[in-house]
Amino acid sequence: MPTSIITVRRVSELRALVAGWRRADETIGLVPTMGALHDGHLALIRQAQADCRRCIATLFVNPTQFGANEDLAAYPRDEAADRTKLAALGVDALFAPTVDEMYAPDASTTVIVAGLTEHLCGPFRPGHFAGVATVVAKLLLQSLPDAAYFGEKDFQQLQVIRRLARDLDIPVRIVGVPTVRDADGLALSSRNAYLSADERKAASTLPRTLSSIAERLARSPSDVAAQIDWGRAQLAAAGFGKIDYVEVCDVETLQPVNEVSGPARVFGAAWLGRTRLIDNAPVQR
Ligand code: PAJ
Repeated sequence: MPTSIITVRRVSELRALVAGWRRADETIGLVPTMGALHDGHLALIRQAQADCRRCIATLFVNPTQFGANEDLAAYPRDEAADRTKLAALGVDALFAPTVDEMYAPDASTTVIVAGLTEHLCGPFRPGHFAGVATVVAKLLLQSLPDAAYFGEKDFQQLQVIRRLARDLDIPVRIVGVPTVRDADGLALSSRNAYLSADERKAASTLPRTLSSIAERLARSPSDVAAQIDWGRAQLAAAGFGKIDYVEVCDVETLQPVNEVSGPARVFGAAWLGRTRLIDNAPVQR
């Protein structure tokens, strides 16, 4: 089992590494992360390795996607543990740049994906998707992989990234990977580490509620408003505090629907104490 991994901190080194693999005609998969790796991240890596000869993971806690009152300073960081996990999987390289390497002090270009960011997390996290879109555009252009892998857990993020790659003609295949969950259904997330024991118990109400709504809408597609009310009540009863949203949206436009007539997902974001959880479930029709 490999115990070490090539780590590059500079864009120039990353480009040199990729150029060598390209000369050998090898395909490259990219897995962007903010670290504190769990089995959800590892599923993306396994998919990249199944599809591509080479796999690069990136580790960058991107300051521009955190709001002023969000958890940038407290975000879990353990690069040594992450490197051990990546080495054990046989990942070919870790790109872990500094903030200075990623952003010039007078950086003034931002990627904004309109429309898809109008609902769901967009209004609750102003500037978040611009930060994500900008850093992901940079990571894709720095490495120019064949494919890049993102989790369906952050479905709005996945769609934003698909759209920016298409709109900016970045020649990469964006691959969505199904959500990896704990035994009780809670989606794995680096932020689950913030939950107290009681909060952790209550947390599984979020996925349970969203998938119940999805099942009911598969049977009664016009029942959206009533199901949203029911879902909000379930979350409140389980001890969730502020409920940012429970919404049913078209998967392509991410606009809310009153009735399910095409591919749709149920989305939820709510707070347990100081921790914000998000999840989503497809309506199977
Ligand atoms: P991060 O939260 O570290 O997540 C990295 C990738 O792992 C994302 O594509 C996310 O959707 C995926 N992921 C997280 N939990 C998952 C789970 N339980 N199952 C499957 N996939 C999961 O998302 C980000 O970082 C950042 O916004 C980033 C894209 C790296 C840009 O900074």
